[in-house]
Amino acid sequence: MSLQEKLEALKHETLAKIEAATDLVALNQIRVETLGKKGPITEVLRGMKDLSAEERPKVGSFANEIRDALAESLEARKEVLEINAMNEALAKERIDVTLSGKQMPIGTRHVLTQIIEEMEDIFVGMGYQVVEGYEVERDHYNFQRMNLPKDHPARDMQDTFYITDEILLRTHTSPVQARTMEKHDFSKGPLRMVSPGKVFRRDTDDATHSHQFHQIEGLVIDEKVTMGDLKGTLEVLMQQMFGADREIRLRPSYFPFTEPSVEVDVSCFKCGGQGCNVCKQTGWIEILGAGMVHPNVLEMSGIDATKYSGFAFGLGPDRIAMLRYGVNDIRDFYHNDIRFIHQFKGE
Ligand code: 2NL
Repeated sequence: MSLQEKLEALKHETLAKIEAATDLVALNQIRVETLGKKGPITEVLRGMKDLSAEERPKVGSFANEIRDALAESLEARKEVLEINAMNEALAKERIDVTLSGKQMPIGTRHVLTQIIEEMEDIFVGMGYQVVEGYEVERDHYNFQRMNLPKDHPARDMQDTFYITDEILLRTHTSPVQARTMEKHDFSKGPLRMVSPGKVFRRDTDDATHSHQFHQIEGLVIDEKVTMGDLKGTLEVLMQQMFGADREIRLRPSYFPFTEPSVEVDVSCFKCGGQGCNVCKQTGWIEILGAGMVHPNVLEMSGIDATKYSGFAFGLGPDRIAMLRYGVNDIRDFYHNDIRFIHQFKGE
């Protein structure tokens, strides 16, 4: 067989292989085997130097022709296989966008968070700032600065959990207010704040007592703040929380940090004052404690009690939620039972 015949045979054989190749790897294999450095075409071209001057151009151009024809055929087949591979992948990876999706469960804010945020909104609307602080506090801020020195008998009503003799779990959010009072610059205007948050008492848990519960306290200090301001503010709060025709009444009480001190009742939101199971037939619901900030408390926070006066109040979101939604066990708020929590999903 002449060299030309051999090349011709190689061409036909290779073209047949290219047609038969079913994937890109096999095709590349053919390319390396025939056109590569160690392939037969390269070998022929390399052997040219041994040919006669007459034969050399003929064999050379023939070999080049075959090389180009094979390269072209390889390229054409490659394109076909690439398109096939793409179509196969598209068919295999097809997704049905009309299939129904997975249901993602949606949670809800805790009912106490909802009550707290509702009250925050009411007070922000009246120009108050919302301030949060430490749940682990110093005896100094929790008690002493609230006019409760170390041997004061009223401390017995607020026994708590002690970390050390001086560090404890706060029994009210008042320490947040003490810390804000001592920093406040009255040349920039009055202080109006509410402080919501978790508080603690050393208590035996039952349906109406929990060792942890919540409080939201309010504080306003300015020149000439009066008991009338206190009453008007709390009336607005109760009307926003329990309905536009709510009335409030004040009864004398005692807190170490206010003087005078009052208990505040709101007319029953269920019966309107006629007497029902919610108000225990009295027409009134005891809802919060309040008073005029004790001058000692002002002075201990560096405020001149002869120039400034203020009112303060405290109420319990737990109690408000229990009243409004008929929850009869305070511990339900803290068990984290999803069946309970989801009852306050709202719309
Ligand atoms: C309640 C009602 C109350 C205050 C909290 C307060 C805060 C400062 C100064 C004076 Cl910084 N008072 N808070 C006042 C009256 C009542 O909470 O039933 N507490 C046991």
